Amino acid sequence: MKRLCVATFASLLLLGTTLAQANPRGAAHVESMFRTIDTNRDGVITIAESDVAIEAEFRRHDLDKDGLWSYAEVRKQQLDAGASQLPPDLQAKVIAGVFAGYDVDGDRRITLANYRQVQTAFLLQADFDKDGQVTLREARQLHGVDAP
Ligand SMILES: [Ca+2]
Ligand SMILES: [Ca+2]
Ligand SMILES: [Ca+2]
Repeated sequence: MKRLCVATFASLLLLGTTLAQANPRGAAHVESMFRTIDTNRDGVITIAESDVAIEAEFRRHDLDKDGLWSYAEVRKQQLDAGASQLPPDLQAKVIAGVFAGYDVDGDRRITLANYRQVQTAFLLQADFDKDGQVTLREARQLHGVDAP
């Protein structure tokens, strides 16, 4: 079973969370992603914790360490995260969609600032009570995964 990384999580968001909802293990995925980011294990993801995870994830997939995500780097990241199991036409759409989603200023380069902007906006979508942090319950709510 592939471990769901933060980047995959974001790509699920960009796909409208359809894959997460179609996956019977969706609840476990949301929970495992949540625990990865919640480094002090208090059941709450703060912006500070999210920033650390975002930067680590960005550096991990910046294979040539030039501070940018190229299309090739995003492609490899998505293929490794499970896109390789999709039919080729859908695969290309997913990769292009993820790349365009992160390339918020449309200059065909993804900077850490671009990635952070997208990921932080994504995190705050789950902040239903607008207190600037996200609980596991809020994360589940965003993904339509029912609490046990
Ligand atoms: Ca925390
Ligand atoms: Ca790079
Ligand atoms: Ca909240």
